[in-house]
Amino acid sequence: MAAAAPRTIALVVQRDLARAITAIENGYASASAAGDTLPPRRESAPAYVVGVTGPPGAGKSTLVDRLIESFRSNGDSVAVIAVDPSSPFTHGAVLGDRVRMQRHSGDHGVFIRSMASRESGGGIAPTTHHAIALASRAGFDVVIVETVGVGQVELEVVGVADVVIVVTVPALGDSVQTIKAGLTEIADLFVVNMADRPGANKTSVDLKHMVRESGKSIPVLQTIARDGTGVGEVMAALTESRGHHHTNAARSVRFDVVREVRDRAVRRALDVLDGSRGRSILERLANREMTRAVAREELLDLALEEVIHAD
Ligand SMILES: Nc1nc2c(ncn2[C@@H]2O[C@H](COP(=O)(O)OP(=O)(O)O)[C@@H](O)[C@H]2O)c(=O)[nH]1
Ligand SMILES: [Mg+2]
Repeated sequence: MAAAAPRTIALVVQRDLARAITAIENGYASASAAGDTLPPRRESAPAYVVGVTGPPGAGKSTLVDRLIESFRSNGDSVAVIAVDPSSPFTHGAVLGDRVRMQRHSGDHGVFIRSMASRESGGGIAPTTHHAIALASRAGFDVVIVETVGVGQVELEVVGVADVVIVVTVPALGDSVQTIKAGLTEIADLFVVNMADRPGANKTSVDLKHMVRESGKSIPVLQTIARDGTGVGEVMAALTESRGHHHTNAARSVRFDVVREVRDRAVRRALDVLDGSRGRSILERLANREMTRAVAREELLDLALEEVIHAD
């Protein structure tokens, strides 16, 4: 296959993208207004969104760096959105990533952006969704989202990614036990990184066992992200999955809808609980005019009524 000339994205567009993301992060603009200087949305050819998740220090950023390299050599332009779990005020982790990824800085086909995750100590913030959509709209062929979850992984990455890579490392002792059941629900690919360390084979075998028990067929691959070993196999799996873009899109949208319904329901429930009717029930409980069980039932009725009958 002839090597395609690597695609690039005009710097003015990249600058507009960076500004739009900043505006959204700071709450200065709505999602639609933020991108109004970007090209029109490419519904027919949205970006291929790759989610990379796993515990801190597993080598996600190192792997992402390798993936950038590989996608570039295939000709794809790549945007990376790294969700930084550290506080918005300490940029240590982000700085490390920035230094590491600096070698792409002269390449106009690569856009790298770290975002603070202000909500619940980590994970996918609504701003991340917008940033991905904006990067797609800016014309990037591939958007890689690197996230660390509150626990071991960030389950919600499924809602934004077409394919999810769960990165783990050997010799965490009970590594597989610390990986929660249910991971086979979100992973399209397991990568045991740091395969240069002892225990990689055992971890792979454990993961394969877990996959088999789940009845799924999720590949388990080993990499040494630091020197690039095994990255070719990861790329082959990604290329294979890219062919099923639409199946993945369906799953991603399904998760997204569930998340949105849940968020809206919680917001409405909180509104009613904090409203006058909710407060009066809580006051009566505080004044020992009702039992906990009764207060709970009344509040539940109130909240559910609001959630179900909401417009
Ligand atoms: N031995 C070894 N170290 C690695 C490998 N991949 C990454 N590292 C190192 O592990 C550390 C954490 O990597 P990083 O990519 O920042 O992890 P992240 O927190 O998951 O993004 C860095 O010092 C990397 O150089 C690997 O395959 N083998
Ligand atoms: Mg990282």
